[in-house]
Amino acid sequence: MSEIHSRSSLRRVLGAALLLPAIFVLAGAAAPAPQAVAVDITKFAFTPKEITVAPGTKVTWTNHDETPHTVTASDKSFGSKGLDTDDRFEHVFASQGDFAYFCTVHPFMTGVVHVKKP
Ligand SMILES: [Cu+2]
Repeated sequence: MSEIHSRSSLRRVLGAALLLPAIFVLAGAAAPAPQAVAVDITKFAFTPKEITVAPGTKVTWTNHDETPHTVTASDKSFGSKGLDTDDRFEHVFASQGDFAYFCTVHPFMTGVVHVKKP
């Protein structure tokens, strides 16, 4: 009697164990595209230099250098003040397009944000 009971418990545990990976796979498939992306400003460079994001994504730049930098769009559609060490600048890219930007203090520092639907 007790043996039957314990077998059905075992089956229940095994069933749950088999279901778990399936739940993770479903959760992964349902996860929306990331809505926030980080760009580091380190050693006089934007890293990654080029990113591709979906419309509506918030991009955050963080200055890790000891030197002030800016994040300034070539078309002036967005722009930061001078960012000191550990300062951040955020911009939400609402519409599609290719947005080149640079640092006004060091114009050789350039980057591009490509905004397009996934
Ligand atoms: Cu700079």
